[in-house]
Amino acid sequence: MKRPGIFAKVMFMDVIFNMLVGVLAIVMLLKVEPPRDERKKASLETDGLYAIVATWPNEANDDVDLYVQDPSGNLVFFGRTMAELMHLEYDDRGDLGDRAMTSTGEAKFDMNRERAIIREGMAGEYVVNVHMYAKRHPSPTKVTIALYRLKGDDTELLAKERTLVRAQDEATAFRFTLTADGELTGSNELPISLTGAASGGGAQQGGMSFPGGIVP
Ligand SMILES: [Ca+2]
Ligand SMILES: [Ca+2]
Repeated sequence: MKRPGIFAKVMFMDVIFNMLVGVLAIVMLLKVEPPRDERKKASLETDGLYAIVATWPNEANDDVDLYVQDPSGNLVFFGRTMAELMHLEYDDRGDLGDRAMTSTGEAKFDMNRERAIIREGMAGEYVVNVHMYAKRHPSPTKVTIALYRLKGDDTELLAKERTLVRAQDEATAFRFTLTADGELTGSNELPISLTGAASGGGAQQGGMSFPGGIVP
């Protein structure tokens, strides 16, 4: 039998080599680019129905406190961070507690923000206040308070701004009403003090007890 010539052998090896390179390229492409629906999402969803977020400028080293009262009279604030179906994530005290010295220098969390979560809603009116616990920045502090719905994509439903000038200033940002199903049905800005309720004195309405507070 006639044996294949050296040229035919080289051609055969060349074809096999090219096929292997092609298969390898396809395998690598499949590994590098997984189907879109198999990619992991790079975000964490917050468990809960609504979030209330108070934010003030990073350069204002003030201790602002967020107070949220539910229709049953439960109150969350820095002194009671869990109350039935609500919780406050963090008592932001301006720069206090947001700086740490490490072996490589200072680590700092710049943001000034407090966030309360309503994990499940109840029928009735919620009240949201902000209070200036410690004023260190020389200028009045603008605090932005927003209500977000957390189900599905986070959606901002309400946003108000309140200016706190000195320590003990308190202001009602807004009130909002939910149905038993957790649906938002209304809101208003009727002022009421919640710091009195926090210290056991009960919420003060009408005559208001806002020592120096600016109430729109
Ligand atoms: Ca605070
Ligand atoms: Ca801070």
